[in-house]
Amino acid sequence: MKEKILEYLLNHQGEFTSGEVLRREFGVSRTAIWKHMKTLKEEGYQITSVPNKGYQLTIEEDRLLAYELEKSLGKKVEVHQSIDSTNNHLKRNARDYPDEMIVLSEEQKKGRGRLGRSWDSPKGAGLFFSMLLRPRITMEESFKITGIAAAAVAEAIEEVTGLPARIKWPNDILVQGKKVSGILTEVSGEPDGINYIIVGIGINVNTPNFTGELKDRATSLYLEKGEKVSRKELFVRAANKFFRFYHGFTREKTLGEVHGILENRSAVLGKEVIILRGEEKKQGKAVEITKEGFLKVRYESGEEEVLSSGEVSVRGLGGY
Ligand code: BTX
Repeated sequence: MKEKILEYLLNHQGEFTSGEVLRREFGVSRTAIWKHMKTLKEEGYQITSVPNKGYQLTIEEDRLLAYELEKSLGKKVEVHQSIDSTNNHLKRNARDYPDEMIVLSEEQKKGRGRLGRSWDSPKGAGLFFSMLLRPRITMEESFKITGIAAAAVAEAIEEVTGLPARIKWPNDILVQGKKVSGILTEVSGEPDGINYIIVGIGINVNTPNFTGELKDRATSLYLEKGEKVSRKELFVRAANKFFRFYHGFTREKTLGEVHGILENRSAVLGKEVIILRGEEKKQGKAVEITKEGFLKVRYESGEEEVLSSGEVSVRGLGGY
């Protein structure tokens, strides 16, 4: 019912619709209408109610609307105004939510990065979303999902903004050497089979500035391009691409075209990098992205290692 009322208001933007008209249209009580309006307002829809006139919906430019995104993607989408973390939310509700459900939030109070780090998620300017997946793959294979997401986000950024997006293995997207997006993949399951995967993606879209430690290391698409970027367009493109690559992967069990994207867009290939593993710090050269999407490094000793673990951080000598 709520969706039907929303659709009605969307089709009557710019005019007031009285509670009585809605009551007759949908055959529910005025109180029920009022309750649905209250819920829609809580979900972030800007609805003006004026006594004796009724309700009017105003859509702000670039507002993320579940209704619209669901239509574009053909998937269940939930949009929150504020949340601790979209990954946490999906984790809490994983049992009840459908496969491939997507949760977005306008802001995150406890946005998370990898290895206990945090992700700055200020209100309204970015894209913060998580996708719930239940593929029939092993834990080992699940590491590839981060690469699939990175490829999708990097391509979507470049297609929508024209900015060159590079992938810093395994989970960051850089523009002009600064971090514009990060991916946090979390897996629940056993080594030979998984319950679910949650892929969380944060993109600094229209973030006006960064302070503190992020000042020199982070950027937004707005700052790089010099004009606002449509979050809606970017989200739909990135999600559509992700699911195309992901379905290809679950079908074929190989990365397919994603491998080429990871290679061509790599920010680390051929460069000296520092490998951080807990307290351990090693320097080497990134020499290959393997067909599995893992990073092969060569140390000064000539010894080579293929890195696949989520417990490793790679830092470029250039400071990114
Ligand atoms: P990461 O561990 O690679 O990066 C975290 C590090 O990046 C931080 O320690 C900080 O230095 C820097 N950083 C923090 N916030 C930002 C930012 N907004 N832009 C650039 N650099 C930043 C990357 O982890 C994975 C991030 C995933 C975020 C998504 S948002 C939706 C979902 N929900 C959630 O809680 N996390 C994911």
